[in-house]
Amino acid sequence: MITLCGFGVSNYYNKLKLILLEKQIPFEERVVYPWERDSFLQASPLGKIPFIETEYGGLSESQVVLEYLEECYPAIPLYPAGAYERAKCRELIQHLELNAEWVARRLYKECFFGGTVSDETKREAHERLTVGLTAAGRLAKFSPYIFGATFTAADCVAYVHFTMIRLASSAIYSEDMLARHLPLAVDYMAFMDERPHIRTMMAERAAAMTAFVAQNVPYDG
Ligand SMILES: N[C@@H](CCC(=O)N[C@@H](CS)C(=O)NCC(=O)O)C(=O)O
Repeated sequence: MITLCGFGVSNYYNKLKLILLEKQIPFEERVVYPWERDSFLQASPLGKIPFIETEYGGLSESQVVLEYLEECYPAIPLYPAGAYERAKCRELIQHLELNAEWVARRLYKECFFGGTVSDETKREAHERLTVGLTAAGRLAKFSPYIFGATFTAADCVAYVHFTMIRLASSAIYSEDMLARHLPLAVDYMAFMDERPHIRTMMAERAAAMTAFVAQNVPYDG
């Protein structure tokens, strides 16, 4: 049995939760917060969440975990058939994470966790997010899924990260940068909102947010 460790506010945690749900893999969840890192550095060497516990030991980095799950549980595949198409799907995931979410993440401290971010960081993040979202738009299909006619792992990634990018850019720049640079993503997100496992994940995210806030521990993402 796979145990998913982390907390349900994290977009990277929810990426893996969606993967597990969509692939119908039996799993348990264990709530672990980053400030408890001393207790799980064995499984996640930087003390980041999410990570999983398997019968063989721990495994960290959400994309590595995704690939592991895809390999171990092939019954419901979340990558397209064909090596080139699979690589293109992974390419989209990598751009979404490295050049969009990872940039927006620099704003989370101010928009979600009560801290402040310098004007220079805000300017730089705006510039790089514009570039990153525009680049992702050259790969995204939205027909109706992000990588084409079938639901793939890229949808699990895009949904959780787009949610954060919209919230962060609206809070910091008073502008939904997703809508501005990927206008087709607006209807896509509304379409994805209706997907049963996404509804489950988002309802549990709301409950996890309440539990997280109740911890009252300083955290900046
Ligand atoms: N590249 C990592 C990113 C994970 C990540 O940044 N997790 C955040 C929560 S969303 C975290 O653990 N932050 C606490 C920290 O970095 O100490 C992955 O894909 O798993």
